[in-house]
Amino acid sequence: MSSGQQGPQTAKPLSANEELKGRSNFLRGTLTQDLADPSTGAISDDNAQLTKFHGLYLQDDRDLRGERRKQNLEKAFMFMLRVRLPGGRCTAQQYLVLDRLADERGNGTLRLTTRQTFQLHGILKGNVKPLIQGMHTVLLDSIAACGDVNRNVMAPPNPEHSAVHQQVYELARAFSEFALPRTRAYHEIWLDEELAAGGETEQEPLYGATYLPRKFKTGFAIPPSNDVDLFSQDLGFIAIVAEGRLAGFNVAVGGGMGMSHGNAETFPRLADVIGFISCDKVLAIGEAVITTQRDYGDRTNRKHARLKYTIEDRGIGWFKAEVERRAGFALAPARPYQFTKIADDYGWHRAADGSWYFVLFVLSGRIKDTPPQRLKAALREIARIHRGDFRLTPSQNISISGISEAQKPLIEAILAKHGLADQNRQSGLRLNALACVALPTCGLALAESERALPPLLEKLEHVLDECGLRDDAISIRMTGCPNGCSRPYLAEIGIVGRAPNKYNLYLGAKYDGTRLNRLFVESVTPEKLVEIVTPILRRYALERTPGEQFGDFCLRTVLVEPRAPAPALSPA
Ligand code: SRM
Ligand code: SF4
Repeated sequence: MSSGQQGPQTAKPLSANEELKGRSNFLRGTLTQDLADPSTGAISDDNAQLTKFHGLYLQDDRDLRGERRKQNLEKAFMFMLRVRLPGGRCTAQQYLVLDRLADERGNGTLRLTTRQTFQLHGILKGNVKPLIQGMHTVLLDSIAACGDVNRNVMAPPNPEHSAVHQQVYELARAFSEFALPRTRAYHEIWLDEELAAGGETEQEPLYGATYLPRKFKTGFAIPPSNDVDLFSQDLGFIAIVAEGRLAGFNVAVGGGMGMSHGNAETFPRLADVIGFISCDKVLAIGEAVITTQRDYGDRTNRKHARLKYTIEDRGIGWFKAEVERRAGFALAPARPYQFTKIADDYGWHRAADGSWYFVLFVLSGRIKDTPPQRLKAALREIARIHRGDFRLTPSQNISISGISEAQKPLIEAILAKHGLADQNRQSGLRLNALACVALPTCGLALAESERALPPLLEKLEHVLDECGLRDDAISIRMTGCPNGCSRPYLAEIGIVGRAPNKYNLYLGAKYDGTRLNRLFVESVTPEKLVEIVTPILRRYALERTPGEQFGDFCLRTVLVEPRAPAPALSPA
């Protein structure tokens, strides 16, 4: 295990978060006192940074801000909780508890995230502890779901698909456990665990007392599916299968999506593949990558602190050599692989073990009842009779897995009864659409996203119908700001919030998630955006070459052709 030493010497002052982490007593801060303070629905700014490591964000209902300001009231504070769910797997019993807790302690909805887990929104301060304790009864936690640590580990959602899927899932779980912080702060604060006898000094062998410079994300993919968006991860493992057996992984490092408008020093970046390792070396490589980033990541500027910038600054050659030095072995040359798809396999499938699984489309991952479609009620009813479990997919959908032959008709009937029989019969665009949460809960949103996606899709679907493209798989991803939570820079149509009702439009990513898109127009309304995309879709229908996908078509045509008169245009 590595030393926990922190960073090379630097002349610049450390960012405020570094000081805070250092003096937080391993993520405790003064949270217990803040929680006991009934005079406010909030907690202090410092503690709000620390709760992230416990999977909690302090938010406020932004729809109510103006009204509350007028009435001289404090903001409508509430928390968001993100569950830790490696590989997106949860039992039916765990699902039922989350469903109930969302009603009793949250805003009554569950949100499936782009990293295969649940979020609960609208939790008042007094409800946080009972919520976490309720989750604990079914062995769910939210440790390290946010914060400057390794986040929820992603993996293909259906382990029964093959023995390789099962093995990869087990490794993802093992990686998640391995990279968990060791502090007992979460257990003490939320689960009332007694302080360790004698109060021995805690150790964070992997992270050290100030954890990582920034968040860190790990994912496992099994080609040909790139469902986890492997190249957007800080650390990615690409399964290499030979003669039906898992031979090991190609290792990819330095992916990331986030950027800031108008700051050219921030940018989305695809991960670099640096070589091949056998399965037994996954944790050792993970440790070497994480500790290299721990020691060399930029702790002076949080906008420059992700692994992608460490690699950009020092070079991939340097990074690989440092990782090999720490791991104590050299990576073998990367092995051939090919990604061809990214979308979920909707509908019914027979798994290798003979059971069935059903992948259900959930628009923007929001589980709620919107009659005539009652998704929340349907999933609850399914969970009550289901003997298998649920899998959350990286595209904000849910798979009901481990269904027996006998139960299959029951589950079909429940879906039909709740108005969901046609849920998977949607346009190819909709089935490939993601949107981040944005307003009203996200404090960073510059524009709507989850709430703006449905009307936008409807407008574009009219165009698709007219062009005969309704069933074509075209990826579209929307966000309310440039942080990139729905990985919009990897969508064939990327829509990124810039200001209220204004978005940047990106085109030309490769459908399989292996090429970033490019900025096409800046700051347009959704209506203008539809006007801009409509002729491109029409042209695509008429001029595409056999098998050509929309992103490739855009790259070959509209992205290279001069345009006049141009809407405010700037190169990526
Ligand atoms: Fe994210 C911050 C939601 C996946 C990049 N993200 C946030 C916060 C917590 C806002 C905040 O810091 O106050 C958002 C909470 C909104 C809300 O009300 O719930 C938020 N991010 C989400 C989720 C829920 C979007 C969704 O609709 O599914 C996803 C939760 C994932 C999970 O389960 O862990 C989510 N966020 C992502 C992804 C995609 C991914 O990880 O695969 C990215 C891009 C990949 C990356 O990290 O580069 C992403 N989120 C960010 C960033 C920019 C980070 C950066 O270093 O560039 C921020 C802002 C920040 O960290 O300062 C952010
Ligand atoms: Fe919030 Fe921006 Fe992430 Fe959307 S992309 S959830 S607006 S931080």
